[in-house]
Amino acid sequence: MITRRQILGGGAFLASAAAWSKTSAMGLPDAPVMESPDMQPPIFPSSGPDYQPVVTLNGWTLPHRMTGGVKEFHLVAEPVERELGPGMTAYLWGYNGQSPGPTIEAVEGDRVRIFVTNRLPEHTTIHWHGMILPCGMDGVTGLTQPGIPPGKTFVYEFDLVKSGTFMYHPHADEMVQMAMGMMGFFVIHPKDPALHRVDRDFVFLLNAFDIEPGSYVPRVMEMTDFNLWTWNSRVFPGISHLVVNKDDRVRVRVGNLTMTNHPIHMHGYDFEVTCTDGGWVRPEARWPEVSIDIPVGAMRAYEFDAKYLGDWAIHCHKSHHTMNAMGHDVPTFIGADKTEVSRKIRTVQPEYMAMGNRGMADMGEMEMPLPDNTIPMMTGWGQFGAIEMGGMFSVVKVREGISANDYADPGWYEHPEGTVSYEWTGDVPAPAKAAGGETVAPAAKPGDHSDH
Ligand SMILES: [Cu+2]
Repeated sequence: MITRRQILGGGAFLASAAAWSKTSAMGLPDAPVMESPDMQPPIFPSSGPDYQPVVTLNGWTLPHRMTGGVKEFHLVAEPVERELGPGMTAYLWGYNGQSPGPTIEAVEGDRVRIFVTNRLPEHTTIHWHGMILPCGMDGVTGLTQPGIPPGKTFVYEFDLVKSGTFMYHPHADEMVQMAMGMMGFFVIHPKDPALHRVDRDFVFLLNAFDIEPGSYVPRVMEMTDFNLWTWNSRVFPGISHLVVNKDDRVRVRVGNLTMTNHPIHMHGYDFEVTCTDGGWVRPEARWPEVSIDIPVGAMRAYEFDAKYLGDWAIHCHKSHHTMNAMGHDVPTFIGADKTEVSRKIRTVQPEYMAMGNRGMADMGEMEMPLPDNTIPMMTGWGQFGAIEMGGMFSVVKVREGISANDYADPGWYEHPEGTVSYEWTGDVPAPAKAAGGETVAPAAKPGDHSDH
């Protein structure tokens, strides 16, 4: 990890530092930069109450320093290059070298001082979504503060009065700035280390981009027809797996900064919704789910006990959101006989292949030449073949014997013998046909109330 100070030189910010008498003697805290899109290890608390730190899928946690009992952080809003997945990089805006920005973690009762330096070509602010704070710290350009001009640094300082699941994002030219990837997670742990304690705590933000294949910059005017559905600005197969030890208590926190809702579905388990950006759900008010709809501009956290071993899919249940860039105006050919038209097209384009008349699964295995800087619509491999997904898809890997705080990929699940779906090798007679006009199900006999 390299620090911003090493790049820019320590004097770069000092000219404006006099505005904060409390901290000017110390100068600005370092603003570390993350260069990798890989999930970084959690940062354990070095002072104050203990807590189990979160891990950010394909992300990292922002280090802080203590100054007179205040936790100080330094965010730098700036253009970044983000690898969305293997083979595709986007030119986004973010914080400290990545989009999303680093996750901020602190504890209920902390006072935080967050320095925000603007290295964008236009003004920005940061709004602390869901948090209870003085109005002038709420970060709405024009309403609660002037925008932070390019090259300037502003300070946000407030007490963290409640624990929970929050996020940060600009409230300045926000259609553009959020479409460019500016957002981050903000987790406040309870003051009581025993309260809501889990063994593993994963966080990610749902975001979306519209980037034409072969180009790098999102189309910021797009409102609904996005072509890259991302978790923390990553698409499958580039999204971190959620690695879990058997019997861990696990929390997954998800925030949605796209223009539509996302029903996040996890296989193999039922779980309970335990927290929203409004606060913790009382135990008697929780209900079981296997899919949780994350509304626009909202956060949801759910918890489960990792009782069942396996490689469990976790994905958005809108099937178009588990695809990468594709044309939405492609006609449907399922059931069409393209033999004759293929023959004619091959007289002018000998390499032409008919596609889509048997469904589109072939595309998951085909490795066709693509434009530069794009990623196939569906791709990624598992131990049994092509997974045929993209976008908002990952895997929860529950294993025995994973050490606490080890998030390294354990490989594919070794299924116990006799527990994998298998091929029937006996006869497959033609289905019996019902006689014309009769229903297939046997008609109920008089006196039969199906109560046995
Ligand atoms: Cu979705």
